[in-house]
Amino acid sequence: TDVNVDEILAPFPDKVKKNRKKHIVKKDESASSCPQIEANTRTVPGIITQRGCCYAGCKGVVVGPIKDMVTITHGPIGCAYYSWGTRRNKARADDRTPPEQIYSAMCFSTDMQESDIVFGGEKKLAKMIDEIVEIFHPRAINVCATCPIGLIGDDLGAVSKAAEERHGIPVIHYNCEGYKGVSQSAGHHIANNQIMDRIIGKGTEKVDGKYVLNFLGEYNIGGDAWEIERLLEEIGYTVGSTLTGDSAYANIKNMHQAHLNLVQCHRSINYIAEMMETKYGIPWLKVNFIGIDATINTLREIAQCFGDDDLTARTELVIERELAAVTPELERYRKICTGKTAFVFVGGSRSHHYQYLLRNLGMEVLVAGYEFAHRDDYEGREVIPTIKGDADSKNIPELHVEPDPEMYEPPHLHLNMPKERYDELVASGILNEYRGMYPDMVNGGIMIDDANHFETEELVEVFKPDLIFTGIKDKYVTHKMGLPSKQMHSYDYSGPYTCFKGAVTFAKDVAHSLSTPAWKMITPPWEQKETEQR
Ligand code: CFM
Ligand code: HCA
Repeated sequence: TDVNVDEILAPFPDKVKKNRKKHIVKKDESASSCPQIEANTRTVPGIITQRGCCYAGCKGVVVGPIKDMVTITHGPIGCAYYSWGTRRNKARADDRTPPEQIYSAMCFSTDMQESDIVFGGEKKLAKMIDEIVEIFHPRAINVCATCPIGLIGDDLGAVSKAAEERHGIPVIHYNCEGYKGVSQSAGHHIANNQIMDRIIGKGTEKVDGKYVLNFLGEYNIGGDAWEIERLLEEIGYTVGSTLTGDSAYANIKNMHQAHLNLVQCHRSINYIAEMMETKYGIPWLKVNFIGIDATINTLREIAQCFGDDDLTARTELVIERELAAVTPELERYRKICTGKTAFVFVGGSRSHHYQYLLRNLGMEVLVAGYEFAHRDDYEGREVIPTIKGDADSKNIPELHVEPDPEMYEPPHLHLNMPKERYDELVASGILNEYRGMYPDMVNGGIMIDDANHFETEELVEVFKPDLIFTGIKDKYVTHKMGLPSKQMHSYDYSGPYTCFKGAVTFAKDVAHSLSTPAWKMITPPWEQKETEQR
């Protein structure tokens, strides 16, 4: 299908048309490089975006899942309620964290009332922190701001500092008012800064293990992280901490001892990966455990970073065993999926990662989009120096880090290899690099930033995909068009979808969606003959 973007945008007023056109790029294999896409800029007012807010990115996505910290939402109850456990990031007790120290499934809020808005909420917050310490004795506390907190000027920093002095535990505050920045992305950045500044590097317990990895940008949705950790541990790695799926303050503070950082979701966590490289000299590797080939490639690249023959042999053994276990069942579902087409609209990384898995099933992604990714997630990190900041991005503080006088070690020493080999891994784009989604798009496919309902409907009309992967805001819009939709944020309560076994679970869910007869029985209202309409 050759899509005409101008035709799709035709009903918009000229100014909007001009704006939206910059957010849509067609993959052209014959072009020498990726065309520039506009991203991480304000949504046109009045357009029904799928984006969320800065608080959602900070509390809901990054800091909320830290299981042994109590995370307080300082604000009206709705903000806390709608970010309460809805993302399905699972957590369980382990050697360091007993069940009674896990708070991530609970909801804590100051429940600001009108009088608090008028007279200020600082006292209420301080009292709440005291109560939490008395009742739960957590190791550390997070305090997250919502829109009204910034508007009335409550000083979260001062309240948190005073509480720290009273109780002798870290009370970390996040000025992540919902309106900061243009999307959840601002909240990721604010959370990254505080985790880097206040948690990482503060621990002194030794992390044992010949090969210690951190797993950055994995939130354990549906148990995704557990499946990855299972494989990594079988191969012989120690996972120091994930950020932040099933993670604990008790582990995050020792993350500076790792040999290598793996980065799954580049969008939400690249700041910490980069800052840890500068401060401690820990290199990072972009990974993807979504899809069979992607998982195999990732496991081999990790082994390559250490260059240990035993590790390489065990990697191949695990790959062979897992492949043998899943191939027959996967083949069954592949038969149903093969030749089908899909759209993927998710937050800031899955629209790229899932293309690998869908390709393994013989499916093609015709349109892929992000809610709040930045240009580098589409075009690759090489464009970062050319990205111009605007008023919204300047609203988010940059944390400046420098090599730690005591803890910095050159990156090749972390990996125990000669400097020349390390430089080679960097030059060949394996370490400290992400090339973005564009290279993996199908020729003629569309890459779209901050897609709205109208554009989604138009693109569905043109491409007629068999399946759409999206979030709750677009799910029902497309259902009404008779198009099956899968929730790519919560997996519609399925999962894990990672690695080999996860690929089978995913294939099964997709095969079910594609073969359910219900969708063919629906005639959308606009296609019904007038006489049929009531
Ligand atoms: Fe990263 Fe995420 Fe995602 Fe994200 Fe999100 Fe999410 Fe997502 Mo929903 S951190 S960017 S802010 S992979 S919550 S676990 S599913 S939009 S594509
Ligand atoms: C968020 C969380 C979300 C929302 C999902 C959706 C998630 O962005 O605040 O819109 O369906 O994964 O739960 O992305």
